[in-house]
Amino acid sequence: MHTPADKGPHTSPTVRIRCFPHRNSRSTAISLDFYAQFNRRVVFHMQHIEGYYNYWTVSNNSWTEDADVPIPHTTPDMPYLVALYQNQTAYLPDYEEARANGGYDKRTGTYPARMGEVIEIVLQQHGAHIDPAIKGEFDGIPGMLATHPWHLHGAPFWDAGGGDGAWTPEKAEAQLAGTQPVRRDTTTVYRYREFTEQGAPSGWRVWRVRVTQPGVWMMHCHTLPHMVQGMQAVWVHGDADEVMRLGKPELQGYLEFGGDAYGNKTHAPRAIHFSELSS
Ligand SMILES: [Cu+2]
Repeated sequence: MHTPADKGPHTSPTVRIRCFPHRNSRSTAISLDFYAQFNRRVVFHMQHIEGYYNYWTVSNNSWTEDADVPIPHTTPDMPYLVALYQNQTAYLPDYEEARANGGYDKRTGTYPARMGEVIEIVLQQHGAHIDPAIKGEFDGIPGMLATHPWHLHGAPFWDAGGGDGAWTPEKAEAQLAGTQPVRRDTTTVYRYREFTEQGAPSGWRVWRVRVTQPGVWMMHCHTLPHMVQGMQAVWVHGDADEVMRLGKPELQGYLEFGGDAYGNKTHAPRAIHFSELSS
């Protein structure tokens, strides 16, 4: 396993690595100038919480399918983008309010962003919180840590490295200086050790992303058990016109979710062919 700390020996001084932008991106080849510029920073704190329920929080919120769980959570009644289309702007997050609240829109449980923004995303792990009442009953040990391959939808990011302990902007900048960042869609927050103090910051990663694709995009740990235990966040890139720019014919099958998408014992899923749709 390569940790960020061992990148040096793998880089030959005679090899110049150039990073090219995605074809659809308006950005030019990356430069440290670009890298030094970002419009704002959003910090995500992740923690494993184990009690009667076993789940992960991302900045004190957990995405779950069960609306009744007695934990801080977001449980949309329908897929967020569908709700947005069906209720038009009622489900849009408030960008300004979110900016004043660390990037988070409380009403929708999402992180809004505007087209063209460059956002620095910081992922910080903390030692697990284990309810003393269940200690020993299950496997939970206070302060335990895990490794998380975090994945972003909607826009690849430039990975700005990661490290042990608590993230600070100074540590991250010092580590970044003189490097050639790589564009990725997933990088890992390492755990560095099995345990730390309960709640102690331990392991971080930094990304920078330019917002170019309007839509509702998940960011989540790609260890799927962690993801279904709530280790997810949702970004909304763009305003109402940008997010809802596609017309009905292209979206019909998606908007009619839950009907015949799956079928069951008595009937097969009903496919709606694009050619059958009237525009
Ligand atoms: Cu994970």
